[in-house]
Amino acid sequence: MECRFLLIWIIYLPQVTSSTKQDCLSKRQALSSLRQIQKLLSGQEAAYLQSLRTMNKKLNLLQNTLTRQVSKLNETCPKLEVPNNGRKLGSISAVGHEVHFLCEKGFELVGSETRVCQESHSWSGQQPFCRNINECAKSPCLNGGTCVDDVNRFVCMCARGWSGTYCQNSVYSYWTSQTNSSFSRQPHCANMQGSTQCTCDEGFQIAGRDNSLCQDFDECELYYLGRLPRLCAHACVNTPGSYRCTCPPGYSLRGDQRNCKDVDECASRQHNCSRDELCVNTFGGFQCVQPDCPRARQNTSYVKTSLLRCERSPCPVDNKACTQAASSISFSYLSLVSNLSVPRVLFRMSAARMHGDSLRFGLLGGQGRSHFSVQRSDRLTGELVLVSRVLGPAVLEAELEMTELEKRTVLARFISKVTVFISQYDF
Ligand SMILES: [Ca+2]
Ligand SMILES: [Ca+2]
Repeated sequence: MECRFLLIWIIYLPQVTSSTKQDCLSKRQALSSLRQIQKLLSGQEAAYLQSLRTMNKKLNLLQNTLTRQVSKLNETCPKLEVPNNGRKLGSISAVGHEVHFLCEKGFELVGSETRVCQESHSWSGQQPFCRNINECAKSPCLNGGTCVDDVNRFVCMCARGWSGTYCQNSVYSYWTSQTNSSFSRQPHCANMQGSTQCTCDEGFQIAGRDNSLCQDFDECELYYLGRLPRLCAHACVNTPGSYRCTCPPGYSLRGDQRNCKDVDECASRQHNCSRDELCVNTFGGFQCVQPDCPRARQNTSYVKTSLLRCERSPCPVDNKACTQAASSISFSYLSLVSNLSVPRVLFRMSAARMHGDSLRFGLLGGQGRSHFSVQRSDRLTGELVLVSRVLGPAVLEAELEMTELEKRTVLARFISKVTVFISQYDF
């Protein structure tokens, strides 16, 4: 507004000067007025330029700030998720920064513990997750107890007659030590230099309200709670002044009085198998087996040539179904303890000599087939391998097949049926 007013004034000024020729201002006065106006205009012009410069400066500043922010945005990695039941440490997603992950108690981290925002604007490693730790994996329950996994803990469901966190206490021995008076004795006291000193027999410790009694030391409880090397391979029974180890049925105590040894019922004729049956000794017991040959069908029949072997009867001429059926089926029985380490070769199947140009070994089926695999140990031998730990008691079966081939045509097939008896205990 101010500028426009000044311009109008300048345009009308000559008219004013010319119309007041006689009595108006002298030339000097006019010149002085013009100088004043010129000075005013210069001042206005300077102020105007100054404000333009300031505005330009502010615009530059704003532009720089925005540019910096945009370029920063391009130098970050995508936001990372916090794993369930876990935490993420570090929130900066700029290039070069690290983020760490950890899990809550009872969970284990699977994936990368640390991830770095890389130049490529992507994170190093894999997005981790928290997996519940299986506290039962180490089989903490003793004496036939069943382990139930829970978050950050396990619970043992004890077999009858056992109690405690690990089913380590024989209910019977605990009960006797608490109620049977034979578990306490009188101390041996002597008066020495004015004070009474009492001692207990070996296996007892001083107890009672006024230390007037010797109470049996429960070795079983003490060792189990400390989780020291097993005092007994199976069960511990506390006795007055001592303890003894016991074994489950089917086992006898070894000479070291702590380990258990299987009773061979077959060798010691303690079995009740009939004459037609074969006695198979197992850890903790025995089995009576009588394998059967497959039933005759489609002109294919088998004859039992021994207790553990069936041979195919001669085939009718040009009967393909018969000639392609297994030439022989043999039966094998193995006994293992529970929870054996793997891999473990259990059985070998060999050809006496090579017929045809190649031999092939494979697994046909059987109960618990997933626990096995087959590998070749030499040109004529295939091996049945136990590939996963098995907790007993269990019975597994595998059918191992050996095929003789000539130019990819089957010449003959042989089958070995292997039955594995796995005991309840790891001894
Ligand atoms: Ca004792
Ligand atoms: Ca046995």
